[in-house]
Amino acid sequence: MSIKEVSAQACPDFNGDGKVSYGDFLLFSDHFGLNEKENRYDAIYDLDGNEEIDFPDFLNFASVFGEKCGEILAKPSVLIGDFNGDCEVNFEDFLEFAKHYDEDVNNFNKKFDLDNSGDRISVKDFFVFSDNFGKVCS
Ligand SMILES: [Ca+2]
Ligand SMILES: [Ca+2]
Ligand SMILES: [Ca+2]
Ligand SMILES: [Ca+2]
Repeated sequence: MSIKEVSAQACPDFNGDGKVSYGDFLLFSDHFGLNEKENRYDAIYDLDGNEEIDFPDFLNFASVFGEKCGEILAKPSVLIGDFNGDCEVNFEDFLEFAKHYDEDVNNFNKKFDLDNSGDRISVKDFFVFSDNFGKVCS
């Protein structure tokens, strides 16, 4: 076995099973071609951070395909309230949240349902968000 470990930050393990494999490829290909203006866009697939899930992201993905993610299993926690994935809960995340405030929870906005109530993006979710405001990834 010569599986390399890729640092968790750089590891495109979309389904969270600790390795970069076919399941992740399916998720990636399902989002390929989307940009940040589209509902189904999710920044986790935009590996180079240019707000578009495009060919360079695929190359990044392909370069670590078959490898194992270093710290992901040990540290699965994501920063609650960091909607754009830049490892900081700040005003940009608040703007994201505000766009979805008072919506019924659906598949596209459920990441904003921070209290997991499953029904509405409400002031309770905002309280969870404000508790985390200013936090950064460890
Ligand atoms: Ca995986
Ligand atoms: Ca990209
Ligand atoms: Ca953020
Ligand atoms: Ca809620």
